[in-house]
This record gives sequence, structure tokens and C-alpha cells, in this order.
Amino acid sequence: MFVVGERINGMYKDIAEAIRKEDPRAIQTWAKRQADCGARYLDLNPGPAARDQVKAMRWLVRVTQEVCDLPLCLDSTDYDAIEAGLEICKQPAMINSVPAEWPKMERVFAMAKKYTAAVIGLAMNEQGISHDADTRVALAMELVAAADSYGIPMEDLYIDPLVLPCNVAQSHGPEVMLTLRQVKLVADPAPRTIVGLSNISQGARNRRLLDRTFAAMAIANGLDAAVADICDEELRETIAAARIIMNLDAYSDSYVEEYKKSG
Ligand code: THG
Repeated sequence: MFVVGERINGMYKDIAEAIRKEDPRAIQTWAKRQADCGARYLDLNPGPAARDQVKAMRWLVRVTQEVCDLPLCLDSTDYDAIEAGLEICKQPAMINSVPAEWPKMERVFAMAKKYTAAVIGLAMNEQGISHDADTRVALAMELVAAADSYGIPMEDLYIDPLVLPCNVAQSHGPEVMLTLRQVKLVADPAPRTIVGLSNISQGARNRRLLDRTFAAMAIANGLDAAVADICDEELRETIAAARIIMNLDAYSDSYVEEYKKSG
């Protein structure tokens, strides 16, 4: 299980301001910090406040790549912005994201093929996010079929069951866990799975406890990746321990230290 660093997101004030002023310092500081903490990808999201999404995404990609070699996860609902970013990515990127809807899947999977990018497929469609695992898994199957028809390998498709805050959607928790398990049964080879980890605790108290507990539980249910706060040391330790318990890493008495060093 690996982490996509979530912090370069226009939902944060310092990032929104950096984009507005075209001042790369906050972006580059967070890029380096998240890389040092072991992020495998960096999420870049211009946020809703950026008026020109294409320009903002291109700028984010450019200034991030000036200081960091990690692959990027381009996070926007504006596919022109995603494509502008893909054009200048030095490493194969991840597209974040596409719902199970035509013609959005057509545009995104064609782009993914052209730029050899991975894709996050959201288990939602025109009807929105459904409560039950059954419907989410059915949408995952549509994403799998569509990706396959564009020649996207399953290891490059990440299904996101979609996580809602537990203080407003508490009954979704077990459905998300069930979706994570069942998505592994819809195809062979199976697609990968990803969640937006911090969504679980938005607006709640003691956020980091909720985040790391959710991480451990999702890893136990087979989670492959998370968009998350990689700078949270206790989260990193929890992930390291969960990986040992799920037999994803060899046990070592110094495993936490090792994880901190190697990511
Ligand atoms: N799935 C996928 N991509 C995603 C998400 C997802 N990208 C965005 C998001 N969800 C994951 N990233 C974040 C980033 C920040 C927060 C939550 C998820 C967050 N921010 C603080 C808040 O809203 O309380 C901002 C606080 C501040 O303004 O300082 O929690 O689900 N594929």
C-alpha cells in the first residue's frame, strides 16, 4: 500500500494563495517535504478557486517538477487541465479521476493510453454516490470494462469506492470496506483500489485518530493506495504496522524506522 501526498491542493489557503500569486515557494516546500516523508506520488489539485484550471495545473506541474522527481497525480474535474498537465509530466502520471460515465470515460481512457498514465475510476455516475457496496461494485465493473476496451492494464486502474465523512455518512463505512474486498473479485487480474483517506474525518474531532484507524482497516481489506497526509508520522507508523500484519513486508524489529527511511 502506498501513499499519494494530498497536500498540494487549492483547498488549503497557502496553496490557493501560491497559485493566485504564482509564487512557487509553498508548492515546492510541500513537494520536498512529502517526498522526504515517503510519498510515492504527489497529488496536484488547483482547487475550485483557481479561475483558469488549465493554466493553474500546468504551473503546478512545472514548479513541482523543478524540485522533485516523483510522479504526479493530476486531480481535477477539468479534463483540459489534466491533459495540459500530462503533456509536460516527466514521469508516467496518474489521472485523478473519472466517474463511470460516458463520454467522460472515453476522454480519460484515451488520454491515459496516449500518455501511459494510470487512472483513478470513481465508483459513482450521473446518479451520484450510492450507499451500498453492490452498486459501487457494479460501477467498478463498468470502469474495468471501459478501461479494458482502451487497452489500459488493470494494474493502472485504481478503483475509488468514494469515502464520505463519517460524521455525516457513518453507515457508508462498512460498505466501503466491503467494496474494497469485492472489487478484487470482479476481474482477473483485478484492478487496484485507492481511497481519499482524509475524507473520513472531515469536520470531525480527533481527525488523525480516525484517519490512521481507517488506514489500518482499509489495508486489512486489501487497499492498494491512499491519497493521504503522508506528513502525519503516526499515520506512517500505522501503515507500516498494518503492512507487517498483512504480510506485505517482512517483519523486522526496526520496521517502523525502516518504513520512515524507505517509504
Ligand atoms: N478520492 C480521490 N481523490 C481525492 C479525494 C478522494 N482528492 C482530494 C481528496 N479526496 C483527498 N485530499 C484531501 C485533501 C485535504 C483534505 C481532505 C482530502 C482535508 N483538508 C482540510 C479540510 O477540509 O478540513 C483543509 C483544512 C484547511 O483548509 O487547512 O481534510 O476521495 N481519488
